[in-house]
Amino acid sequence: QWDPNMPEDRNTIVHLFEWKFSDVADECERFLQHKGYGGVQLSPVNENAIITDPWRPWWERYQPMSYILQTRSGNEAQFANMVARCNAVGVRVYIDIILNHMTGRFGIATGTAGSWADTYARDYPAVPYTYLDFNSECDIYDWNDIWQIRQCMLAGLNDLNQRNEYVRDRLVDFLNTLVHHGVAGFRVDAAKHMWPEDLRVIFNRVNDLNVNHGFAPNTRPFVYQEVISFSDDEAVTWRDYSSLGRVTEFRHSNEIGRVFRGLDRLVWLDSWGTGWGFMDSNYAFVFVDNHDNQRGHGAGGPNILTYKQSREYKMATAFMLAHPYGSTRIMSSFAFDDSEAGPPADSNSNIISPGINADDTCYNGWVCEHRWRQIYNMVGFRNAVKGTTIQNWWTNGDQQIAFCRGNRGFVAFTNGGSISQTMQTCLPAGTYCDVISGNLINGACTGKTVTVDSSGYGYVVLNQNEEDGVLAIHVNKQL
Ligand code: AAO
Repeated sequence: QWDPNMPEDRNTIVHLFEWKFSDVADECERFLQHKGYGGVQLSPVNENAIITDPWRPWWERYQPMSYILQTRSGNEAQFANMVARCNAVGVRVYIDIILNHMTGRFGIATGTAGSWADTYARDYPAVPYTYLDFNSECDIYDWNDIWQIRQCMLAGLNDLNQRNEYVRDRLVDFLNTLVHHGVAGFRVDAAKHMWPEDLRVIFNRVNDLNVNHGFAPNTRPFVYQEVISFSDDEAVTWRDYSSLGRVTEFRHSNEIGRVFRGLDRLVWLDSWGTGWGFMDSNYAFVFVDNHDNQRGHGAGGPNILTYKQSREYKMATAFMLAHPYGSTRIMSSFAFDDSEAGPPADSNSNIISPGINADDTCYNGWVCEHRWRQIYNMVGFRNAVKGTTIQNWWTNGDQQIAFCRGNRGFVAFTNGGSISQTMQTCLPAGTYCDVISGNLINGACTGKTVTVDSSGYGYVVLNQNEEDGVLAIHVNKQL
């Protein structure tokens, strides 16, 4: 299923990386619904191994011990309550599912639900799995060898055999438990490392979404698969998985970072999408950064923009959300210097809740990019222009562009020099609030405004020394 199953007036998933369920539920009610977000992605919700060296790293959640719903984010009752509360306000829930493997290999492991495993013997009694349920004990050396990629151990993690009917049943049971609780879909971790034909069998056996949570009868779970591939010449590409659901487009993450770091010119963005070698928009799942590449894991590289380059990051995010390409996700991080460090936690290693400042931003170590005005307002922009195409593309031939989305939205970018001129905005006559520099509050705009005449022309000012090199106006934010 390629459609995220969101309410019609919503778009974009926000990854609330490592948030507790109770905080996610609060966030759906107090913030996400009001800003037009369509969904949240959670960190893996099933029991993981407790890693103590390094101390409680974020990546311990990618080492499953069992399918018991108990992690540092909360237990099954808290999970069920959170999904129900988010669904009730039209915010859908997507779970990061790890079907490929169990833990790494380091002797006896203890899990977040108290389970025990012998990781060398590949014995996980809490499922239960034994060595009979796994593939070979080989490492991946040759990334051009499909067999190694799919049959050996990614990063030394015990590699489940999804061809085994017993394993399939355990995975389907797990996914059906999540569906029963009301989730809308799945982010499929390490999909590249599983055979598409096995994933097809597993996904086909998962139940339709739960009608008691507001889904139409016969609705299938949204599937977006993590497949890192930079060239169609690689051994595994998006084409192997696009018949099952959407696929992560890591080239989008890499290129949008390169462009807004100033290493390429905005003028070339007129062919953004397949013109840049990306997969078809209907299959693409896109983001500026993810929980891996923001800290140099996965397809990390110097091009990736994160919250640490806030101006460029906001500009890249604004372009992603203004452009119709793909299904979009916003990263919401905790602050880090150490790339292994886990989420903000107290002295008992319990995750602490984000604090919320008066200006909507977060404290207690949480970055909350999704609460930055420039970002949540562009989610609103994307809702306002839904179903329209790009029109009236303008450029100065170098680092400045502007375009309309139908007659519902207009956006301008500069990555060099100031813009100060009359432009076709395609909008009905009126005065509009620039949602980048401000908010429309009680009929007044706290930022810049653009007055559009009856022919759609407006005078656009965007100086190069402004906080952000973007201006965005749309029909839902008119004075
Ligand atoms: C931890 C320890 C390990 C230890 C292991 C077992 O760090 O030292 O061996 O436990 O005890 C996360 C962490 C891992 C962690 C793991 C389990 O990132 O460090 O291991 O949890 O706790 C590949 C996969 C992709 C995967 C990515 C990390 O294809 O699926 O590696 N991402 C997901 C999750 C991730 C998680 C897991 C999977 C495991 O998002 O958070 O791991 O559940 C190439 C390949 C890619 C490959 C990358 C990295 O990419 O194409 O397929 O991703 O390399 O190995 C250029 C190239 C590009 C290339 C890239 C490499 O950009 O164009 O193709 O360079 O940087």
